[in-house]
Amino acid sequence: MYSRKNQRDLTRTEKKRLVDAILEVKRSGRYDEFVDLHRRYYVTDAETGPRPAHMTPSFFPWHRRYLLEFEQALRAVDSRVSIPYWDWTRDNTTGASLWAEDFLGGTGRPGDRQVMTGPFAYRQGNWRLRAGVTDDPFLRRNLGRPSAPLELPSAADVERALKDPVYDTAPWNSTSATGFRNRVEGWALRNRATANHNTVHNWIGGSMAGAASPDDPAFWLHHAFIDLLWDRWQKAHPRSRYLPARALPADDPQRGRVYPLDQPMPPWDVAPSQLMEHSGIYRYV
Ligand SMILES: [Cu+2]
Repeated sequence: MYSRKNQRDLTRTEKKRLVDAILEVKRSGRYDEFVDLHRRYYVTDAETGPRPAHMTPSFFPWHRRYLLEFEQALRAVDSRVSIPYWDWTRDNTTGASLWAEDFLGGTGRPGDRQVMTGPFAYRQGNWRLRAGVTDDPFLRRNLGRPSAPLELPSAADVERALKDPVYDTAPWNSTSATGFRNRVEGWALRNRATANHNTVHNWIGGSMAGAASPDDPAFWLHHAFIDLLWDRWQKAHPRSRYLPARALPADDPQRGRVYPLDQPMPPWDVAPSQLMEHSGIYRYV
């Protein structure tokens, strides 16, 4: 059992350990496998295949397992490391210490949006995005999208999303108009005040805005906070359950495309029901 900390509370040493472990996973080639996995599972509901990861009820459990796998890779390098979370309701400016030279580095330069500072800047020589996954070999960011400023979700937005007692609703995709899952994943509610996970991807912009978003290490810190929000929702609604609870009826167009509670998800063959809690593995502090 280990802790996942708020990134704002990390010491210089802890930040350095995390950065070094990420760079080692990158050097070994495994990092790009994680990026690739995320990209392969970026199936939208405009497509007809199974959708375990995105625009789907299993958005939370799939990403929980995905983060655990990555965290295991980090901890194999340095067992003192875990994935910190970024509470973007608090550290919500481009000047936050998250974006400093000694941690994730800052925004991209004008023009090509190439990140020029910090350990993940291409010119440092340790962070080349793999060809075929993305167009450019360098990490791109456009923090805050200055040309059309975007705001990160607020604490009130998070509270509003957490108030919904229903986990998810039909049609179990990007158009689900209510339900905690899409209030957070954030497709149908794009323009409404909510804890919109997509807005955070777009606020960072550049590499974070596409299917290969884990190319930006900020991905893990963002998704750890999403994972924490799922905990908070479960605590706020102890009687609520993951939905759909059972296989969808034969005539439901989403049957075979979304994952009910006990249906194993690829690529790990683990069902959402097996990912409802993480108390034996890590805790948020
Ligand atoms: Cu994802």
